[in-house]
Amino acid sequence: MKASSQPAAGLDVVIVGAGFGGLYAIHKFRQQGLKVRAFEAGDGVGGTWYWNRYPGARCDVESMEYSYSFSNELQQEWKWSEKYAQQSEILRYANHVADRFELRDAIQFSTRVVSAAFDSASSLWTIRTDQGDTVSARFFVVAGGCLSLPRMPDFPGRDSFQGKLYHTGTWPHEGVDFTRMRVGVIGTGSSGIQVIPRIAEQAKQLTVFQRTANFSLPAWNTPMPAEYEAWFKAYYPARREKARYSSAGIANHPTPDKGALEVSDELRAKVYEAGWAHGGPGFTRIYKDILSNEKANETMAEFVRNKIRQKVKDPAVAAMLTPTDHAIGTKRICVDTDYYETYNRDNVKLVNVREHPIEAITPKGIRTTEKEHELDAIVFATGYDAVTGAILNIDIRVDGGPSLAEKWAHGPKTYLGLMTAGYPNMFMVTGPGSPSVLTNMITSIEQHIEWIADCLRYLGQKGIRRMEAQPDFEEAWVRHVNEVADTTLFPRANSWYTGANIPGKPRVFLPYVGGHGVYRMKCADVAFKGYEGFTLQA
Ligand code: NA7
Repeated sequence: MKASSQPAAGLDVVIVGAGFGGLYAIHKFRQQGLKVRAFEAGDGVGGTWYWNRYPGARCDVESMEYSYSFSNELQQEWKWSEKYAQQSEILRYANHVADRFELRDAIQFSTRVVSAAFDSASSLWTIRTDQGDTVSARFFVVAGGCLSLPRMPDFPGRDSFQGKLYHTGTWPHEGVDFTRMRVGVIGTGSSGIQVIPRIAEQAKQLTVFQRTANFSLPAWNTPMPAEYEAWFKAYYPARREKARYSSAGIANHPTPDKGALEVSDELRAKVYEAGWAHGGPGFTRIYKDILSNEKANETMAEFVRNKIRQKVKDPAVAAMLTPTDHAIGTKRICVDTDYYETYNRDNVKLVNVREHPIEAITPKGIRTTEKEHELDAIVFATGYDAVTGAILNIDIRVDGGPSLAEKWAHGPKTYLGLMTAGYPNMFMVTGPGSPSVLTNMITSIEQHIEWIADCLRYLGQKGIRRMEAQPDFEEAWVRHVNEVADTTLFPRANSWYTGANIPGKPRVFLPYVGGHGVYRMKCADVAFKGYEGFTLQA
């Protein structure tokens, strides 16, 4: 489905991606009279929610919050059917937005941007695609997503497997029927934790290959309670404003004024029980020091470990599922429906691949250092080259100079996560060094697109052709991002937040942990000061 009806000439902005970032960028920039074209690798809109069609795929931010706020009519009229929406409903919503705001004619589908080259003489970006397109535009906006480049570990013999191989991030559109199959799942991050209970319901035998036990919290998902929806909608503008100045871009998250160690053990236990009964990712924000103080963190970690021990009947399996190597919340916290309970089923087996690593994929299954597991299908829930993957997948250069991948060889450098020095007129949506994956992505996407849109208007009004981040401001921002991360427990964990999941990826804490509200104010301040830290040339 190729839908581009725009002439290639005279474009103001080329956008990478038609997920939630790309869709809003098209809408917002067009409202300002800019000519835009977006390239999207999928044959439909929705980004993450287009690709992640595995059974159980669901957002772990509540539907009432994980949705656009830019149109009050949209947020009032759209009805979410569940507290936490499943993938198909979120994809329906993305399609509704594309139709409602007539965005499709700006999108060329089934097309991947492969290179982008800036020419200083003309101040134009030339963008090339895998379909042979070459287009030029004044601005280049990368909204390719933070978790969109799937990672498939290169186990020896992978191609020799005679059964079916799947990755959760590139799930077949027609679905998969695992009935009567022996299925292996590699990976127990958010995707594994969501897909495992659903496959267990269908498969003859499910074997889970776990390297690291993760903390997961109950979602307690329900059909959307009518009164809750009505209440939320009555106060939508105020709730959205609260989200915009909150730490995670989520109005419903607690805003604690106490640390976990400032209260008695009895009170803390009661508070944890109440938080557990509420469920969801806000749990790790019940006390203000959970993510910064090891001892405080340990009180919550132990509470959750005890819940796992209570849920899982076999003590040996419970022990394997109990995380001990990282502080709770420092690897992306998971939210589940019946994850731990699934291990009480007779058809589910857990294999510890830290103790007995996977040696190879064989024609018949997976061979660990202990034994060969015979399988009919293998599901890789092994994650993504996060935050920088989709950006560096494009060969980006200025005047034939070094690629952005070369500049970032020792880790990404950005000013505010929005631009990178030496690469003028190129903006990143939720780029490294911005709060992005630590927040409600849609809150962060809206803030970035609105900041970029205001900036483009300013450049137009002032007759500025070239905008570029200044290296010293970039250095200071990178330093600040690291300093703030180092006040927390986050960098200690081997997580995709630090690039630790990709062999050879530089270890850098990728998102800005200072909080969405604080970050939003910094960005607004920079703009108010005439885009302080950016060089603007007429
Ligand atoms: P994650 O969170 O990166 O999880 C990937 C899982 O795969 C994790 O358990 C990994 O173990 C495991 N893994 C990766 N490589 C291997 C190898 N070689 N052997 C064994 N196990 C391996 O990805 P998800 O897709 O679950 O979630 C990504 C985000 O999407 C999620 O946080 C939400 O924001 C949405 P490890 O922990 O590295 O030991």
